[in-house]
Amino acid sequence: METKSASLIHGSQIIKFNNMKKVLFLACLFISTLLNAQSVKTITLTVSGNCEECKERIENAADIKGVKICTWDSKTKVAKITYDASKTSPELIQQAIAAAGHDTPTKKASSESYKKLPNCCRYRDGKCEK
Ligand SMILES: [Cu+2]
Repeated sequence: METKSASLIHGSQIIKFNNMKKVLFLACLFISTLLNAQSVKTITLTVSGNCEECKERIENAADIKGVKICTWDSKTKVAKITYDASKTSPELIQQAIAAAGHDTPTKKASSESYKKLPNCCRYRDGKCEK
């Protein structure tokens, strides 16, 4: 008789434990969603360039894995970049932009990639004449 009631209690504890697991699972899901939202960041970088063609080149170059939006302003030379910090970093983004021939605050474009720019876009030699 005693053992029967003991096992009944034990049974309800298992049910409680299973519910606990569900609650914990949902809590983890919720927390990871929150953390994910926190990993999305926006930075502004000064990127050298001249014209609308540069704009297209810079924005395309910055479109690497983890980058959500990049907009570059040809007047202010400022790129506004929204990215997922769990997938990429400002360092990687600047590397990609520099590889396309445009200087960023921490990465300078190599002379090889700079030379690939059309004449109009060669910001080191002056402004676009268009
Ligand atoms: Cu240009």
